[in-house]
Amino acid sequence: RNIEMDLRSALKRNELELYYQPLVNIETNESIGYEALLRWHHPEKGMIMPDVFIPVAEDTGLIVQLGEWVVRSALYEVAKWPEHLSVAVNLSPAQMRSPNLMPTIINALAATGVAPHRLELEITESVLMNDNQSNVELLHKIRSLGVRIALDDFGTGYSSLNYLRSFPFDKIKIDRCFVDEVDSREDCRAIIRAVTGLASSLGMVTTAEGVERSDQLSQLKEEGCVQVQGYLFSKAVPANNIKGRAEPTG
Ligand code: G
Ligand code: G
Ligand code: MN
Ligand code: NA
Repeated sequence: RNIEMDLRSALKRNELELYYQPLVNIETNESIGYEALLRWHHPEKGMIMPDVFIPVAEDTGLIVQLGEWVVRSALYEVAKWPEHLSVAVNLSPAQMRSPNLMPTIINALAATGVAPHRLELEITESVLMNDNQSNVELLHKIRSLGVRIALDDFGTGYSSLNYLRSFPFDKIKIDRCFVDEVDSREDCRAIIRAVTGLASSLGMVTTAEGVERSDQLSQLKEEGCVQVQGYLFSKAVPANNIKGRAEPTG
């Protein structure tokens, strides 16, 4: 059996699980929400990470079904959290092409009663690269529901500034390649400073990804970054580790 066949049955067999990594307010050090990150508990191979199976899911079209499961599961999960916490979900380009995306979001919001602003969708520039116009329209439709949209891995694609003009994101997630050396290299610091300034002029929040050291944190604070995420706070953990989580009563 190969990974594609195994992935087809993984959904049915309940082998997928969402882990959650906190997004932290840089001023208060408090979690404001969590990013949902897929894990696959393979019956023979143990835990498989998304870098391994997401590309397979994208190539085979399984990503659509898988992505719908992620949206629904994340919303059922956030319904158990305190109201002030939100959940971020990663979207693949292939999901954006599926006519089921809007209905999935609308139905899952209705079924869970979660306020739309508590859902944030993370997309990468590649989503805007192909088929630009229809994806921009789709993003506007999703946003008109009250759902927030974040631009993920910012700075790693092509002509990023053009994407900021073509769609009003709520948030820019600064890729960890700039964060890695923010405490040792002036050029990384200058880039972070420029991006946070740009984002705030455009009314967007910035999240720095991959923060591992407190020296990075103090530099990011100095450069006006709004939120942080990374191993300094926590890696992604199973849902039952989330503070204040409760099974709904009644
Ligand atoms: O969880 P990390 O630890 O290994 O994730 C690796 C990559 O997989 C990241 O780029 C992340 O965006 C992506 N990823 C994780 N979960 C999902 C998901 O539910 N859907 C999509 N499309 N990508 C995901
Ligand atoms: O592409 P996206 O940003 O969605 O992927 C998030 C990825 O970053 C996941 O693989 C997650 O496990 C990883 N990650 C999160 N925090 C850190 C960190 O502090 N350091 C490193 N190296 N990776 C991180
Ligand atoms: Mn992400
Ligand atoms: Na990212």
